[in-house]
Amino acid sequence: MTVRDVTDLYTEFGDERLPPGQRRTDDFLIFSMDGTPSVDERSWQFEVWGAVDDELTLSLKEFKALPSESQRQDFHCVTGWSKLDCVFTGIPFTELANSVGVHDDAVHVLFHARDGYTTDLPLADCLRDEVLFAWNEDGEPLEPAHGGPLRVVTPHKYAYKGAKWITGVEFLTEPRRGYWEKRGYSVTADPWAEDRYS
Ligand SMILES: Nc1nc2c(c(=O)[nH]1)N[C@H]1C(S)=C(S)[C@@H](COP(=O)(O)O)O[C@H]1N2
Ligand SMILES: [Mo]
Repeated sequence: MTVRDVTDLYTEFGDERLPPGQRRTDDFLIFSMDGTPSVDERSWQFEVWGAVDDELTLSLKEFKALPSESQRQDFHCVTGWSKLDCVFTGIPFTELANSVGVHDDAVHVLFHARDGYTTDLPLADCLRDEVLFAWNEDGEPLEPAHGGPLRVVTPHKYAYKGAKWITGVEFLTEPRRGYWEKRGYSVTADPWAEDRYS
């Protein structure tokens, strides 16, 4: 397995790999608003809609057939823990964006998940190779508690931007707030700026 190391992306945002106010954990902790929903992989569907040329509905099998890659990334939770050197395999957001043809007036993205969770990000923050729709961690299928069968990872942002059990991506022409963003957490969520709350 070829793994692309993107753990140096912090140099764009700050001086230290570990963002300010974060402490390292060796365990991959679990942080969910409402437990782990049950997901049936056979009936699982992934949808893309909104400001795109081609709205899309894919099965897990069809989704995994898109060009994928493995990356070594860091993971920063807004509550203060960071897990370094996670290896995730998945489809880059950019790959998906190209295949649906995002409209010129799209400025924002809302991610939808099976447990009712949502999270939003400016489109420009999503259009990075490091934003992955991931189904594998360390070469193993992503555990249900960590978002299996499919989750988003956003190593340049606090991890609440990475929806677990992702079911859909909505491209928006105006910002709309996600679950934590409605409750005062930052829309842009840059860990090196300690951009935790808005
Ligand atoms: N669907 C969904 N995605 C979610 C969450 C959630 O509650 N539901 N929690 C978020 C938060 S706050 C964090 S820190 C990470 C935690 O991922 P982990 O449980 O795999 O560590 O998932 C994010 N994605
Ligand atoms: Mo979090």
